[in-house]
Amino acid sequence: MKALRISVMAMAISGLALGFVAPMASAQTTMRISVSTAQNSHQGVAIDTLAKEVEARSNGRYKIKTFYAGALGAEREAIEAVQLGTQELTWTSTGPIPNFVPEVKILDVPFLFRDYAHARAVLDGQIGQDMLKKFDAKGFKALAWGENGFRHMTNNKRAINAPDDMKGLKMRTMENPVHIQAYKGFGIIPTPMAFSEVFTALQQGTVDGQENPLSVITANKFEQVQKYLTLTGHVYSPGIFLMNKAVFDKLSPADQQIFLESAKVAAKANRDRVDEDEKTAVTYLRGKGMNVIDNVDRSKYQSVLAPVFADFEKQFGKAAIDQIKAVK
Ligand code: EAX
Repeated sequence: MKALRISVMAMAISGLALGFVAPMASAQTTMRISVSTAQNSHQGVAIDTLAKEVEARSNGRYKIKTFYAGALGAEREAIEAVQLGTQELTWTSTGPIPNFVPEVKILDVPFLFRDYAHARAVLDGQIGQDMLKKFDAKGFKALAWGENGFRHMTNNKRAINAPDDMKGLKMRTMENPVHIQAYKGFGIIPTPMAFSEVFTALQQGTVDGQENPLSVITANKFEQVQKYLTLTGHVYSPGIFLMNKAVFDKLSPADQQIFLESAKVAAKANRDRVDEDEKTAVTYLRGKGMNVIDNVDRSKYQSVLAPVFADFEKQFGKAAIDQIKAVK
């Protein structure tokens, strides 16, 4: 009997030595990700690309189910769900982020970024990459920056030809303290609201207008409920791929790399779609009957905000603001 036991042991050891390991069933882990716009949008492209890349790079070991148009909740709810771990991933604008990671709200300062190239250089450079690390302490792994776009004003009351035309307009804003403070500086009556309620609020006249990038305006058919659009470009709205930190930390280093590299590819696809929308949206919206004002002297809008900028320099530090503006 003893001899039999020894020979079984010897076989097992030799089997392991030869690299024979019981074949693991390639278990598939399913995760969920959400955005607040329709699938055919810059946000839809972001999560569809992430899902495709992760599944391909992991040989199907990870499957990410994608949800659009706020199906899993508005951006703030989705961020909360990712923080709690009831949802593994989300792509969101930075609108609600100050409620979770206040260090990031400097990015929401109006007229901080010159253009798309400048914004992308800041986010992909040291400043932006350091900011991604701030999410770790709040239960998130920020995989990469995406892009929502430069935000513009739409409303149903009147054409906004100059800053004074915004005075008294009741405008939906994101739940973002920097935006709310700035828009009050324009004389706007800000009405913070989850994005999922905006179309109906505009349709019913609960608010006069809203502000969003062209990609969002077209993806959500705001031309059906808004008459006037002015290309103020008053704020650059970053996007971001967020993952629950505990879920990320449980991944092997190789699988963590898969998620990080996939997010980078998805961010590029997201930005490419914004570039496309920026080229076509104005013609499309005019074709749908919107009155679009595109010859905007942004310096006039900036000078109206001078008192607010002074306060932002106190809040964030003039050096931090200048450091972002100085990025080439
Ligand atoms: O899909 O809430 C907002 O206005 C944000 O821009 C959101 O990403 C729109």
